[in-house]
Amino acid sequence: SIANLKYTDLLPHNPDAYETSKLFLQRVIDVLMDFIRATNDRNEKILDFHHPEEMQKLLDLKIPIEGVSLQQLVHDCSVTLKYQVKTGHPHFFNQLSCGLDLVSMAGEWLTATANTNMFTYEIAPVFILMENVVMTHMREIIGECWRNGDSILAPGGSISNLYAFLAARHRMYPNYKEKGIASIKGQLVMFTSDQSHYSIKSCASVCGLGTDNCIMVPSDIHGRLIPAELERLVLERKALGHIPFFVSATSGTTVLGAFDPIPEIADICEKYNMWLHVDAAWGGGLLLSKKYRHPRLTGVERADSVTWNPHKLMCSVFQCSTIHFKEDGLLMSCNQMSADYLFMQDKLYDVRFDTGDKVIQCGRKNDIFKLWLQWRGKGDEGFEKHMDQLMEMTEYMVKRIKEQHDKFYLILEPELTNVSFWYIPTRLRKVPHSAAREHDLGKLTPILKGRMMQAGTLMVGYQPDDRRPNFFRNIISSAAVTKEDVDFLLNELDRLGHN
Ligand code: ABU
Repeated sequence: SIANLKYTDLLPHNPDAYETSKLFLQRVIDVLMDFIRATNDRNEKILDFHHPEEMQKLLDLKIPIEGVSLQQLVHDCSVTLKYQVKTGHPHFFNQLSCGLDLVSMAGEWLTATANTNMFTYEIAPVFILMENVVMTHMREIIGECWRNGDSILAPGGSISNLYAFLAARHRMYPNYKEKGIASIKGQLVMFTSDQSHYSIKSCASVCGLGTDNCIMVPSDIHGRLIPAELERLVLERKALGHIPFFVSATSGTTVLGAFDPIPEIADICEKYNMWLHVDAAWGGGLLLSKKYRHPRLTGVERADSVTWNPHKLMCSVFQCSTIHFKEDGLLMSCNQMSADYLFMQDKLYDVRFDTGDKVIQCGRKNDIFKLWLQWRGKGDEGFEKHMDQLMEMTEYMVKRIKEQHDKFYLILEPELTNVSFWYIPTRLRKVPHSAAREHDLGKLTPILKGRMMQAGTLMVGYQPDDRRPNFFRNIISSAAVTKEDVDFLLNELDRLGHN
């Protein structure tokens, strides 16, 4: 038993404690397995919601002077998971990254056990080679001409987008790294659609352009950037003497799941010599599906850089984000600092494998092993099936919403697995659709979300946008979701919301 034992009874504090250490970890694994069982049990709740003040009272979070027992630590693990939202539950439709892929999760367990840093081949030889293989494979999927480009895993899509911005500026102003802002004579401006992820605007803020110089290009009713508007705005800024240099197209916008028309945007970028970045953090997974890749991502190979997050549609365990470049060498020349305690050039091995000098971080988490293991298990074919299944479940949901149009109002035909809709309570069912009814539906939406969370049976996200008040955005990116789950979702919304 581990009842009266403490951390000092474990390896490495006690060198003879292999069996005790194994027992402790097996007890922790029992807790994890219980969470995995509950996550996959449709009769279990997704969450046990409490307001923060109440939750603080339910938990013992204080850090003691004298450490607690191993038994208490196992109990702490169990309590932590008791109140954790089960993002892999088949009725969790709330976020772009959800589901619990067990192979990817096993990879994350191994990653934690290996406990290494990804900056040098010296301390992560296998992981560095895996990163090279998987990144090359992803680039080949983007386009044949990308094979000899470059890629890196980054801590999230926003940082991946930032890497694209930095490389674009570096290509245009190679002296920026040494000379800074003084090397740019004029005002740089960048463009993205009014539906793009806020991290694009954040690049303008973080990198010294100012958010006023991140131009938000209007989108059409589907949420896709309007190319003619992009060209008009580029010309407008050029007339002011500004320097348009970077366009970020989105493949899969966060709320509506829209795909910007890449070929038309690429033509404009070529005409005005601007870098084309494609933020496919969300929609990139569809590159793996022959059925759904086109026309959504047609022309992606014409981009200079692409963000693609496996922790979204591909269901890799969070986090797993990648940024790819068509041109090799830019990442290194842009970000390399040659720290002489890490990146010595006279090492035993080929130092081109010390990829850590390509990034602005020093410590870099190993996010590759879980993706490599998952991809080994699934193969390209398994991922293609997964993408097709997510899209088919979405199509089923749209069909069911249309069949129940008295109860649900579909806002637009989705291009991805985002389904945008309102639930219509009984009292509004006979009212003709109008701005006033949208206003009422928008007021009801957060109330219904609150009921979901109190009941713990369902989670669907909501938000307003620039065109309409609060509406639901349902996401299907988990392999767990079946047609029965989609039916449950609609019935449960009706149960919680009809009055
Ligand atoms: N990085 C965008 C994630 C947003 C979401 O899951 O809803």
